Amino acid sequence: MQFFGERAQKTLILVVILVAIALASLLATVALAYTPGPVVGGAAVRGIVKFTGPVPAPAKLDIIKDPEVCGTEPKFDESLQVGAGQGLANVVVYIEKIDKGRALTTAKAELDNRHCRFVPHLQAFATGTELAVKNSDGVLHNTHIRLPNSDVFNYALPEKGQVIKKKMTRAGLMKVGCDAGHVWMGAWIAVFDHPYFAISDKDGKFSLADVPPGQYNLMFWHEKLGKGSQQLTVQPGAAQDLTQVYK
Ligand SMILES: [Cu+2]
Repeated sequence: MQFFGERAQKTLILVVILVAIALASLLATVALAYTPGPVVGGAAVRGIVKFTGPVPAPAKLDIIKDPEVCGTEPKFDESLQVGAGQGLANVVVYIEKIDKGRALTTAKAELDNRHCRFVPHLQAFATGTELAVKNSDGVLHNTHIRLPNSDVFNYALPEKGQVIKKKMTRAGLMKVGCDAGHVWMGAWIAVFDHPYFAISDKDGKFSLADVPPGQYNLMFWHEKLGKGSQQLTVQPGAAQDLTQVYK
C-alpha cells in the first residue's frame, strides 16, 4: 500500500534530514553554553603582563572636526600604555572555552563620549550587562559598536547628556568608533559569556577569582600587540602567579 507518491516521499525524506540537521546544531550550541554552579577547589589566577619593547611617546591625534569642542585640549593615542616595571595596561585576559564555573556577575556599564574621546578606552563585562552609551559633549556623536561581521549598536547622540541603554546579549570583541566624522575616536569592548576575564591595570596586573581546577588556555589580547596565550593548569585551591611578556 502506498500512502504517498514518489515525489512526496522524497520531499518528506528531505524535510526529515533538514529537521535532524537543525536539531543536531541546536544540541551542539547547548553543549557549548556556559553552565554556572558551585566551584569546588577554586583558585585565584593572578599575574602581570609586561611589554619589554621600546615605548614611543604617544602620537598626538589630529582633531579634524568640531575643533571648538573637540580640540580644546590636546589628545593622544591611547593604544599602548606601559606603567611601572614594564607593566602593560589594557590587556584583556581570559580563559578560552571554559564551560562551567562560578556564576556570571552582570553590572551596569557605561561608555561615555567625553571631550570627543570614549571613556573608558577599553572595558570588559559579562553578557546580560546593560551598557549605557552617553554623550557628555555639546556636539553630535554617533556611537557605532561592532563585532567583526555585524553591528551591535549604531545610534546618533545629538544632545548633551543624552543616554541610550542597550542590554548586551552577545559575546565577542567589539570595536567602537564614532560615525559623526570624529575619526580619531576609538575604543574596545570585550563581552564574555562566562566570568573568567580581566583587564590588566596600569601596571599590567590582573586577577581571576575562583577558577575551577582543570587545564585551560589562558588568552591575552592587546589592541596593538595582538594575541598571546599560555597553558594553565589549576590545582585545587592553589593560587597561581603568572607572567606574560609581549616583546
Ligand atoms: Cu564623535
